Amino acid sequence: MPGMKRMLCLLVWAAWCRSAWVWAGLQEGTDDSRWVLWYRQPAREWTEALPVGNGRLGAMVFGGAPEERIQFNEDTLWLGEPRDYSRPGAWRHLETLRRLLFEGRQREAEGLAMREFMSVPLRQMPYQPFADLMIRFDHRETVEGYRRELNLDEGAVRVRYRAGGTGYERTVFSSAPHQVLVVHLQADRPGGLSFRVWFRCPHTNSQARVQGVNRLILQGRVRNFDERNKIEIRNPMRFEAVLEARARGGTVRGEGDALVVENADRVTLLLAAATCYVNFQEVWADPGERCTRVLEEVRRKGFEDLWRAHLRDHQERFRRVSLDLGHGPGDELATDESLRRARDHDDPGLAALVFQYGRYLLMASSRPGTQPANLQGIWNESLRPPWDSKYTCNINVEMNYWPAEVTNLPECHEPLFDALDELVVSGRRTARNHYNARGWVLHHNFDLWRGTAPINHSDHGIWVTGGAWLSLHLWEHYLFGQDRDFLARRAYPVMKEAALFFVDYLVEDPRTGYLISGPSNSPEHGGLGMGPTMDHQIIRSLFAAVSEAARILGTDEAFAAELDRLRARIAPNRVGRLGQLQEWLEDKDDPNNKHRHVSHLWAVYPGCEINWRTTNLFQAARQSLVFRGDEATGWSMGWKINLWARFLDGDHAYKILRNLLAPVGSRADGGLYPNLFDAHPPFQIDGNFGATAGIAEMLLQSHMRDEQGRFILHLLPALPSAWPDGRVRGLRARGGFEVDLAWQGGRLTEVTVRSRPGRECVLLYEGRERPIQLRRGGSLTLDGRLERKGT
Ligand code: FUC
Repeated sequence: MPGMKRMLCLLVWAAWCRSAWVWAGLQEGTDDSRWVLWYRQPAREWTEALPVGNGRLGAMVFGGAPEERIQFNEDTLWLGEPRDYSRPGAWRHLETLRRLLFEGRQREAEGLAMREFMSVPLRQMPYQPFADLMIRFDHRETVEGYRRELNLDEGAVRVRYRAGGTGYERTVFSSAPHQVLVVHLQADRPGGLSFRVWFRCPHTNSQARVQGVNRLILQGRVRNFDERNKIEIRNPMRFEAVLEARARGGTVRGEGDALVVENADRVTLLLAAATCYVNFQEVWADPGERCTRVLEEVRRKGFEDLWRAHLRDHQERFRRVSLDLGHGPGDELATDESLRRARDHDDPGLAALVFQYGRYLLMASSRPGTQPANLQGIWNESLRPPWDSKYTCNINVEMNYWPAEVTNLPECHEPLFDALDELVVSGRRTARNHYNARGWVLHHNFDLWRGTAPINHSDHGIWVTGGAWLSLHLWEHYLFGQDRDFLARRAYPVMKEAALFFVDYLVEDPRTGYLISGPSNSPEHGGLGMGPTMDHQIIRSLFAAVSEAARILGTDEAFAAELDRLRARIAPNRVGRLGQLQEWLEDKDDPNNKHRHVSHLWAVYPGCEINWRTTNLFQAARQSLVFRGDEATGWSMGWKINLWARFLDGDHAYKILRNLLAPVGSRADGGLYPNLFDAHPPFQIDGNFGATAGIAEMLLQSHMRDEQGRFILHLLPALPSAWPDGRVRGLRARGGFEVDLAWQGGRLTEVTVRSRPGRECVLLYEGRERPIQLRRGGSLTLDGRLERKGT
């Protein structure tokens, strides 16, 4: 009897534990504690430091002892001020440019465009660092047992070590619910914590001072001169940061421009930071008041309250997807050690970590209400960062958002949509002034001030399909989420006006009679020209999406019909003399050219006009990718992983991924830094996002539809032999589906599909198709032969 009772208790206990795990958002078999980057030493270089962020406020934690450096950013701190970059009257030269290009006089056309057709000023503005938070501890002894980690599942950096017999622990996170950076410090001996904290700011026009007993204030303005454009900035951005120290035990006092803490048990440092930026046309906010308001809101909240709120918010998003690709030999090694080892060995654990890291970085650099993730997300320590750390849209900013939908972070896409609303306003002016056209246009870059005119040089700056491509992100968001209201209110108006621009802009090619794009270029390749293939693919896709959207919404019938007519007249994809897909109208591709851009393969990924049904073009596109080769810079590898996945070649996709999963410069031009930031080089975040999206694309694809318009969910379409066993939970598919997959010995063993809106789809695995119908909120589990397992 007592045995029975014990057994019963055990059963009840086991059931309770199970429900507690489920309640905590965990599912059986997942192990979220694996998502940790860790090191045995502090960071020396910026690319060894570990990033935290809430979408707006980001920091790089070096984890030093006795001196800590926390370099931080706020996503609206840029050089410059509101301005219209478009050039009135530029459109008067459009016809001449086209004529020169049709006559093959490219250099003359580029020269004329440099004089008459470019942005005013020629360059856009750089993203700026904010400051460093410096902490100097009074440990005189050497540090032992040091460990520094970034826990992706908790969204926090932690540093632990012992010095002089005392154990120290530091936790740093950027809270989205409370909009503060939190640095929590503790010692395992009462009164064991003494340190000095101060701001170090790279902006010359800035001052720090102590306020009251426990606050430090940093105020400043960015420089009033842009040395590259040689222009004065009349109203340079104002910024302010406020640091508050809350100590338990011990004392806090001001000394010069620092706070000094002595003999405390534990201390919480709260950092608020803001600028005067309101939107791309207004900069009148009071940054000091913004900081005070944030600190006022957390006045009654202790560290535990802030931590719990942060964790809840973070894990609700992060845990939507889990991935197990099997454990690698590197699992017991520190992250920098496993990265070095990965140069010569497969490490599925590292691949899964990099996948989750991309999701983490997106959550940390792009949240509703913030700026979109720029070339470095939100992390930048330099006043003159590479490519100004702005938004390049002939591949880079789009790639940043490739993981958003499929890896179940659709709300992280929103900042891009907010930026689009502003780009429409600015892009209308550029459409009018440069092309005398209706609608809106964006060239190959934008910045905080939403410049849309062509920048830098006419040989690559005049590229007209940035806005069209970004508008398709709205359409993808709709396809994945099936939110009709979003389509009607947010997506369609932007997409429609983007399409309207091309109705006015497309021109008839005198040689072929087709409608073509130009002046434009195949991104950064071959100079200014008429009719780059990529433009035509993007414009066709945009026209198709707008016309489908109009039909779904029951609106603009005549406009949709016009787009259909025009779409049929746009120059088609062509197969060239080498069996390649032509990058231009002319058959001039060089098979030895290894250029990093693979623009004409846009229609394979992220587009889908060329796919496994369009056999000849599919084969030609594949041949073009073979010519471009497997080695490349960061984002280029990110793109190629996705392309090989769409070519249904998992081993080739994996080969590229392995080139990326290696220390910088060891195997290809790109690679990863010790903190797993992807290298272009230097660091550029798009490669991280491209890798995450690529891994998802290897496991699940949903860009195809059957004759009835049902989405085809292609399961494990490009599973590499290096990942024979694994499972993934929570990927999203177009049509409003969520998918879990498990496989063993390289074969699918189980698939679960859930549908929020309640829809039909077709499952496809190894040539076998299985239509399924789900009720609203329903789910279905099938085995590897796509036979039903239960509901
Ligand atoms: C594009 C690329 C470059 C770089 C820059 C930010 O211009 O061609 O390689 O990534 O963006």
